[in-house]
Amino acid sequence: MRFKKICVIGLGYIGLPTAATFATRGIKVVGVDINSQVIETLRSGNVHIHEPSLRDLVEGAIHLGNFSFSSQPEEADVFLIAVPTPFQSDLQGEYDGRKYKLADLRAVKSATEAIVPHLRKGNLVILESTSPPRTTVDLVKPILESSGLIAGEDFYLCYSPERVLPGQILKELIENARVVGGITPESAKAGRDLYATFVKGEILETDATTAEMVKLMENTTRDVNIAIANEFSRLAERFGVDIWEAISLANRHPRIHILSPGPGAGGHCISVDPWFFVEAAPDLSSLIYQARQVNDAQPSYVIEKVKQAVGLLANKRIAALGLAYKPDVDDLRESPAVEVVHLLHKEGAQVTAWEPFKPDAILPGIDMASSLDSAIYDADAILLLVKHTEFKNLKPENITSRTRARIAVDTVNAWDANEWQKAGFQLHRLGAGQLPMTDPSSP
Ligand code: SAJ
Repeated sequence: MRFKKICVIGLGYIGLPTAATFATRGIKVVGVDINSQVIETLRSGNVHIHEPSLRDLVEGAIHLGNFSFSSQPEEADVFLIAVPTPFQSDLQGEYDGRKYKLADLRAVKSATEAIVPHLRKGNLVILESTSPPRTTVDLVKPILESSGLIAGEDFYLCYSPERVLPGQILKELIENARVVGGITPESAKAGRDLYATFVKGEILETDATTAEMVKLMENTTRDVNIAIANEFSRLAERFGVDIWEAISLANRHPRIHILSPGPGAGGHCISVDPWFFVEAAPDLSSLIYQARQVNDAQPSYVIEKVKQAVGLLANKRIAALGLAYKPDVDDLRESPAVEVVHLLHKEGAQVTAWEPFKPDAILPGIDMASSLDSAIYDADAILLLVKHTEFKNLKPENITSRTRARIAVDTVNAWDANEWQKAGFQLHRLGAGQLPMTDPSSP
């Protein structure tokens, strides 16, 4: 199948890099977004998201004359949907006393509806948005067929999940293996042909529902693994063990890879996707549900740690370093660090936050600092929430004279307790229980 023109609907973290990558491979791409500000930003040569090298890629594609932007779809050979699938803010489901979140598929639905007037025989439609199992066959297919065309006969229809890691999107988009699930084998084949224009990793064909499940299983596995790491860190504190040392030793086993504890599992994927399983089959997802509970409780656990370090929180000045959901990205969505500062504020602490990747973020009740120094200088305690490279490289002896604080709390194992102690700080680390050493000289 030959592809001359692609319409990519949704120009976010996935849609924009994907669209720009196609456009640099000689295909005409129309990027569609309902947000007029996004369209204006892109038309003016800027990029609205922070991702290494993305700006250059988009600029290059525009320069080639292959990349244009619009607020609505138009006729094309391929329609690729990459819109968000958040959860509903006002509704919850309940099963056996367990409350669970519900997927909000309105964006997928309206993007699909917007394609209908432009759908022609021989087209290929691909859903990339992470979605509950059976979304392609039960939601997308019937909407597209309202055009009078039959999926699998008149046009091809696929589900193909993205698997890229924010911070490395452009590289992983090309190098990662890509699963393409078709509603018929011919659809999968058409999807393979499309991604083969830039994917260097393996392209694996399957059916659409399997591909949906594959995506959810990947992120759910990561969530469950992070939950066990968080639970281990609580156990370690109880038993006077340093979890970071214990994990590094356990990971010397050839078949064990324990992930890192921290303030929680955030972002738009890991903390959202497992709920799609719970919603679709709550009676079969108790472990998945429990892992979500453990990870969602981590910010409260951090608050207890801070209390242990500084005592009552009321009117304490806390300098919170990092708000992003993970290191070296500017994305604050579902960020556990944001939850931590909200909880601190709720308990009466005066929080000044410094997020070098998003200094202009606005969070109710939180003072945003304009530099590291302005965050820490008048603080009672420094709280590290994200392992950004610049925080990891912070030398405590360089900041002793720049802050009033002599207490620091590290939730991500970035700082060395001895170094901080030498520089005059009392460092509290998440997961570091004090091991009562047996004294060999005692009888
Ligand atoms: N985290 C920990 N401990 C760890 C690893 C991560 O607490 O050992 C936390 C992070 O700090 C963050 C959250 O988990 O808050 C998620 O971060 P992440 O790096 O695990 O994942 P994402 O959300 O940036 O990207 C994931 C990736 N999925 C997997 O690794 C299975 C990526 O490949 C997917 O494309 C992406 O979700 C997505 O879009 O679904």
